[in-house]
Amino acid sequence: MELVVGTKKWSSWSLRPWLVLKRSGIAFTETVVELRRDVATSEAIRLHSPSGLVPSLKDGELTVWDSLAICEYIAERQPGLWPKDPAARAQARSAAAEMHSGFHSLRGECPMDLTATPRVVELSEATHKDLRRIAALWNELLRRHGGPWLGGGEWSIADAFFTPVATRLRTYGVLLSDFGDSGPAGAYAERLLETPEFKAWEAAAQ
Ligand SMILES: N[C@@H](CCC(=O)N[C@@H](CS)C(=O)NCC(=O)O)C(=O)O
Repeated sequence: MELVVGTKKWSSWSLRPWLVLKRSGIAFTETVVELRRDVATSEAIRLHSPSGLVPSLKDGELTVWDSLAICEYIAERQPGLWPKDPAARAQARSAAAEMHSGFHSLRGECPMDLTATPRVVELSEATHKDLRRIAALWNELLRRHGGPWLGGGEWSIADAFFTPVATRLRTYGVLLSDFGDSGPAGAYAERLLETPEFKAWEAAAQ
């Protein structure tokens, strides 16, 4: 398998399936396309992805060109990437889907940049709303399924989906305690940044 990803310091969408593939133990090669190089970037991505976006997974003749679809494809090959318990699995899937389709303001205002010097920035009310929702969502799932991950005892695709959020909180000096967290969500964000897989991605992004 070949996973095509964007520049590691910026490509939050690429980070998710990369973490999941690493966890799966499935062997894969990696191709990095440099983002933000205008026409050169578009042309390079088009060689690998019909949507013109990365990540893209190539498995023989097959191309899978969306981060969530790639994670699902890997999960079909390798059990254990979603929680075993059906209720936890349904909620982990809801959380990943909510990230996949939402939090636009946070994503726009606080882009992932793993090489940026951490700094506190002023954020809009729309981003505050996203952050309140993230704090509530993480608290609820950690409480209900017992942590330390969103679906309970095992790291899952839902945790991969929120790892870029944890980097944004760090880069932009966001404390979830300012957004309704009594502690568990902030601790969870720190945990996401301590996994060996994320640390390996981060080291390669420097
Ligand atoms: N929904 C897509 C979004 C992918 C996406 O927006 N990728 C960005 C990079 S993180 C991209 O390829 N941008 C094209 C460009 O920068 O030219 C997914 O989940 O895979």
